[in-house]
Amino acid sequence: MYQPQPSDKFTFGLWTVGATGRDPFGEPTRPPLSAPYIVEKLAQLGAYGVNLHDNDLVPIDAGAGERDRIVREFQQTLGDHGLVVPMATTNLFTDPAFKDGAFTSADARVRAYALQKTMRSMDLGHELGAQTYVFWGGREGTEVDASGKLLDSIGWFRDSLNFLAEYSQSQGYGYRFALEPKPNEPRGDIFFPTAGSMLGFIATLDQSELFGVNPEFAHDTMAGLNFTHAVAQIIDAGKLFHVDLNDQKMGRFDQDLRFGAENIKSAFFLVKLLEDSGYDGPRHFDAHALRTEDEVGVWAFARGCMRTYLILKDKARQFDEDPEIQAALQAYRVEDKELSELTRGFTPEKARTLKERAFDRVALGQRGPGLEQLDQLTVELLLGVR
Ligand code: XYL
Repeated sequence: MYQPQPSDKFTFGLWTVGATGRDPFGEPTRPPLSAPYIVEKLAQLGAYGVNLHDNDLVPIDAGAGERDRIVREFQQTLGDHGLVVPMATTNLFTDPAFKDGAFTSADARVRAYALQKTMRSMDLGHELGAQTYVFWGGREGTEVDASGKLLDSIGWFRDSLNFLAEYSQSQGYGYRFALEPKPNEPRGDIFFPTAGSMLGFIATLDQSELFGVNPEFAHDTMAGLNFTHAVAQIIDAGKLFHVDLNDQKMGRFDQDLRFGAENIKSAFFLVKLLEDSGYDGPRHFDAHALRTEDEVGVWAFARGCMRTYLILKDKARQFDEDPEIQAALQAYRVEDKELSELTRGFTPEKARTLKERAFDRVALGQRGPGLEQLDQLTVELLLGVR
């Protein structure tokens, strides 16, 4: 039971299980794993696919011949193990050229180089079969607002995305683009820090229908926000193009913990939301094993992410089938056909009727909705005693 299958659509980034444990204060604690080896191991564990940044696979200074050889070998390994690459993205944050931004650099040469690098990376993603292209603007931000570039940066970012959407179409790539918000780290303040700001920005793009959001559990949680609420808003807007699953303590540095490691209740409501919504894209784990771990710990981490998702999916089913929980849910909602009719779809007549209607305000305030009981039942379900 809880054995992942490719049909569960679990994916990992090459950079996630491949993380070597380096942090701002310490050297790597594990040797790097090659891309083909990662594919082989993930296939054994029951994953569906791998995602990558251009330089997770092809070194930034590789010549054309070397690039083609690496890509060919990688395609061969994917085929041998039946794994797909549903998503690709660009590394626009590691190289010092991007230290003050990529698409939002104040240096027009850096902005042009960022466009060039992204087009080449889109070529690579297409060769590997990717259909979703992610933009995480890790360096798109500031520490020094005296730079005076805030409004310009928004415009530069928009111009770049409009350009790249046209590039995708002119090449027949058919990408859907997923923009990933993050409040900070590595920049002091990253532009478009939340799902809501990303949604607002997307509406200003030339071909906004091609753009959606790639929300990440840790990013909202770092900022003290409720990730499940953010995902619900993205789903409501029809913009959930991809999702990054991991975990995180609130208010900390970006921990990228194993999915479900920390906030099990939030993880449960997220899984329930994703499953109930009919989201059928990849469940991507953008997390990494703790720095303390060796390779055995890396695969325990990967197995754990998928297993916890499947356990929570099963808990969501139990939640739906639990008579006491369902009764509590039913008692929570008060429906009134006449009033619902009156409050939906404005007419002057409805407005007049509603204004004249008498409400027992005191009784409304006295009603106990039973949320304590509902929440306790949920906790007991999660603790495995129901
Ligand atoms: C780091 C980000 C990245 C993106 C891809 O916080 O989550 O890993 O997902 O560039």
